[in-house]
Amino acid sequence: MAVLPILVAPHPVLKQKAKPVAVVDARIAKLMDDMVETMYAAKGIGLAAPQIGRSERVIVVDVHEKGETPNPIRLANPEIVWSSEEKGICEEGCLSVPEQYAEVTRPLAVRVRYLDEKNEPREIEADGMLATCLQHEIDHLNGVLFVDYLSLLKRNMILRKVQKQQKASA
Ligand code: K1U
Ligand code: ZN
Repeated sequence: MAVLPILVAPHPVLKQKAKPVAVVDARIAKLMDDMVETMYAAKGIGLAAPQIGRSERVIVVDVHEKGETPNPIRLANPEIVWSSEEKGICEEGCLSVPEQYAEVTRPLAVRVRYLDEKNEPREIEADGMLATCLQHEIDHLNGVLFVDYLSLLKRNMILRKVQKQQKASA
């Protein structure tokens, strides 16, 4: 397994629509493993393949609490097949928009259809942080960042701060 560098906004790959995976073979299973390792190394609760420069429809999530056993979920071609009408506000962050946080309104619960690491079709129903994280990661596959839900003023403020940080650390 490998820890891979994470792209930072405004990298163009983060704005592309990622391509579906034809089959979850050894190449995709290895990508999923590398993404889990990269997510843990970055102390994230999710990661989408475009964030490591791979424009493919693959995400990983793990929302386990401190002291609980890790529980990574690997998903290829994830698709939201149901979302609750009830919405909630959650503070979101993003490893591609480092150290910036903002409140985003999303459906409170979702059902997601996907292929697992063995190419088996599965569905997961989620609420709470897992539902938020799944929606955030699926957005990445469509070139959408959490800042795209904010006003133009807030979005530009955050993106300018990120660019300033990046320049200062280069
Ligand atoms: O996609 C990513 O960049 C990962 C992102 C996932 C995420 C966090 C919060 C809400 C929705 C999706 C992160 O893991 S950011 C870092 C983080 O661990 C975190 C930040 C804010 C709240 C909870 C966790
Ligand atoms: Zn993100």
